[in-house]
Amino acid sequence: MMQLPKLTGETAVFGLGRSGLACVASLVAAGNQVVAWDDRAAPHAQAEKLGASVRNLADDFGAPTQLIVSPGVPLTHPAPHPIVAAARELGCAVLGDMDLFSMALEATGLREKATLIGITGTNGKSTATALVCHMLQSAGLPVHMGGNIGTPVLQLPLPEACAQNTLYVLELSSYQLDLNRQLHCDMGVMLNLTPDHLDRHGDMAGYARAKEALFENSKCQTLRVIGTDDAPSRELAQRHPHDRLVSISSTHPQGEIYFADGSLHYGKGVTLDLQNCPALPGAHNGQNAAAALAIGHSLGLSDGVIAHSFQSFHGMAHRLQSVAHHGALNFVNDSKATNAEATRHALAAFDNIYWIAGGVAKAGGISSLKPQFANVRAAFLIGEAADGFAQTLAGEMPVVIAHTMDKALAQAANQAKADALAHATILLSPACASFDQFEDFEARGVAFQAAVTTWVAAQEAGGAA
Ligand code: UMA
Repeated sequence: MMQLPKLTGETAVFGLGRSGLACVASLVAAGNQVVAWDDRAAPHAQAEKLGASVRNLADDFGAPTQLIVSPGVPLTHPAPHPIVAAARELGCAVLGDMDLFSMALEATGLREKATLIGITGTNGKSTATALVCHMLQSAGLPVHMGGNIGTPVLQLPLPEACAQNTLYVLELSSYQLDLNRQLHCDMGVMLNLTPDHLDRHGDMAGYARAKEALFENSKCQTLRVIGTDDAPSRELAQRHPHDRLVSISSTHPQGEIYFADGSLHYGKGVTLDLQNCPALPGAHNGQNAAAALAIGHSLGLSDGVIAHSFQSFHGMAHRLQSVAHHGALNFVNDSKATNAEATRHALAAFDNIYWIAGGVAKAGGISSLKPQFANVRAAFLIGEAADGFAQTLAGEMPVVIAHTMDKALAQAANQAKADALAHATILLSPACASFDQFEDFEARGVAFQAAVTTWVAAQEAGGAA
């Protein structure tokens, strides 16, 4: 747990999920007076146990000096949450857990002992974050990983006063960047920028503005890495010129580092082969690896150490994760693909795909994936989006409305087995949110894996699934 400074007055914490409870714990441990609220009753007892008093801030906001909100709480769109509006009306500072993390580093005098690496982008940021952390660990450097990837930043330890330098690799969502304006990273990565979370940011311009907070106000002076494969990211790179800007590309032989023919290309004709890196399939992983390479070079790592770490990287659960092989069939869990853009990378990374998709559709659906449909043998649709997706896919490929995960998996695997191709991929890449049928994308991925295990066990027992 991170030791925070003692703040003036009362501190209100709204939202008691993972990051909110970590805020309560750290604030109370530093002797702060904390009042907490969550619209769900479940976490109230936990906040009380940590030492906060629980009060419905919507009914009685009181007069706290600062309000700490969870990243998911709307600040502007579709409207500011009433508790955020109440705070602004009273001139109470609205902050996030990353702001508290920055304050802790400053208050303890340890900011200079920390190198903060912030990684954002619409897609790939979790894999890039995990890859960078793995690379730095492989190089023997002291490193901690947190943020949107799952571990609240306040659960990370402070740098050791006697150590030379501690690296923090932080996955930053647009929600967190919009909220945590005090966070100054030393190195920043913007992988790509395609429409997502528009309900929360109003429109694409609002979404891009939130992401851009990574670089504003002279942040990221040591290194700025920007993917230049989409127009909004290219414009962002132009708005933030810097002598330590490294442009990366996964689609064109352009930029300081680019991916082509299975390798990263950089310098004067130097290449790093990614084809022997099993957890980094596809061009989009070329972009993730390019970002990691730029960071590795900036920190003085050798190409050999970087290449070795890419080979030994195991990948991330629920992100193009190969969970089983059975004969010629490869079962891939890409449950984290909650929008069409993420699924586009999955459909481009394989051929002979038996595709499980559906859930709660995002604006625009899956029609933008048409260029990748040739890689798909058949689609097996689940959840609320099934009928709409079936209309989009009609005439493009055979479509089965399977409704549920276990039926979709069994039907897809049976079909692939019957087709007896030399190799085939049973791919869960839903292009949808999960909450119509699952608690979150992780639960959806776990359900896919369970269905795979059942099907494979039935095959091995000699029965039909
Ligand atoms: N809440 C209310 N009222 C509201 C809104 C929220 O009471 O109007 C409460 C909820 O009941 C909940 C809490 O606020 O108890 C917020 O929970 P949460 O799940 O939103 O937040 P955390 O558990 O703190 O998780 C957050 C990130 N969640 C979001 O940004 C939505 C996690 O990212 C992150 O891993 C975690 O902090 C640790 O840093 C998840 C995510 O879905 C993976 N991120 C989005 C994404 O990747 O697309 C941005």
